[in-house]
This record gives sequence, structure tokens and C-alpha cells, in this order.
Amino acid sequence: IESELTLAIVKPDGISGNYSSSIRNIILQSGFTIQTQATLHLDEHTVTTFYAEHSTKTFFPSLIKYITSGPVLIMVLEKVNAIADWRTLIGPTDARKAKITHPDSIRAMCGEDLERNCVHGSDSRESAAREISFFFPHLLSGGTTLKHDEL
Ligand code: YYY
Ligand code: MG
Repeated sequence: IESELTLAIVKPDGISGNYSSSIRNIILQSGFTIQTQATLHLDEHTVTTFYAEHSTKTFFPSLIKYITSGPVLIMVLEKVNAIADWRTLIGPTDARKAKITHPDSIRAMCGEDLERNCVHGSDSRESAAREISFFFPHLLSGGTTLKHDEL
């Protein structure tokens, strides 16, 4: 059984509410390893590209404003079944509903509502590969290994 990588983000309300270390503890206690991480204040262009699949939705402008409102903590998590297990740990998209239906989830702990839901998780293998290489372009392509030119 091979381990898998997924992308996790602690969104601005998670950072400003001081939830980073609690979330980190949950991640480590749940058997993930943190492969790499970065704290960034994302700009509008970056978030628009990252969330391109939602660009036509009515909530998009508000989502962009929220995600660019302060720094975020971006982490690459590794574990067997990391993608599905991280989605389970964070809980449903709507943090208000999560507090009722999934009270032990991370979004129930630190999210507020459907938009301000504290954390992100890749939703599939394809999204995980795209999102990880978006923020950490060298990670999936074999680190520092050089690709030799053909002679
Ligand atoms: O993957 P997940 O984050 O759980 O939800 P998505 O449906 O991919 O939406 C991305 C992001 O957009 C969500 O975390 C909050 C926000 N959002 C919103 O503000 N309003 C909605 N009706 C749906 C999503
Ligand atoms: Mg999603």
C-alpha cells in the first residue's frame, strides 16, 4: 500500500484565531507527516487560479476576498489514504452544519459558516496533484533530480 500526498490549507480565520498549532497536532496525531509547509499571504491572481473551478459561481468574489484577507498556512500531508482521510478530518464544507453533524471535525472546531470554514483539503487524486504542484512545483517532479537532455 503506497502512501499518498494531499494539500491542506489553514485559511485566514484559522490563522487569526490561533488554530494552527491545534490543527497541526490533530494532523500529527492522525498519523500524517507534514512533508513541507509555507505561510503565505495569497494575492488575488494566485487565489483566482487556485480556485479556477469555482470562477463562475456567485460566491467566487466573496471567496477570493476572504482567502486574500490574511496569511494562510499551506501544508503537504503524507499518509496512506491521505486525500480521503484529510477530507474526513476537516468535515463538511459548511462549518455551521459541521458543528451539528460532525462535531469532532476541524471545520466544526474553528470554522464559522459555508464560506469561512477554516481549512482546505484536496478532493481527489487529480486535485491533489494539481494543487501540490501549484504551490510546490518541485515536490512531485522528483525534487532536485535533473532531467537530462537527450543527446
Ligand atoms: O472542497 P470544499 O472546500 O469543501 O468546498 P468547495 O465546494 O470546493 O468550495 C470551495 C470553497 O468555496 C469552500 O471551502 C468555501 C467556498 N464556498 C462558498 O463560499 N459558498 C458556497 N456555496 C460553496 C463554497
Ligand atoms: Mg473543493
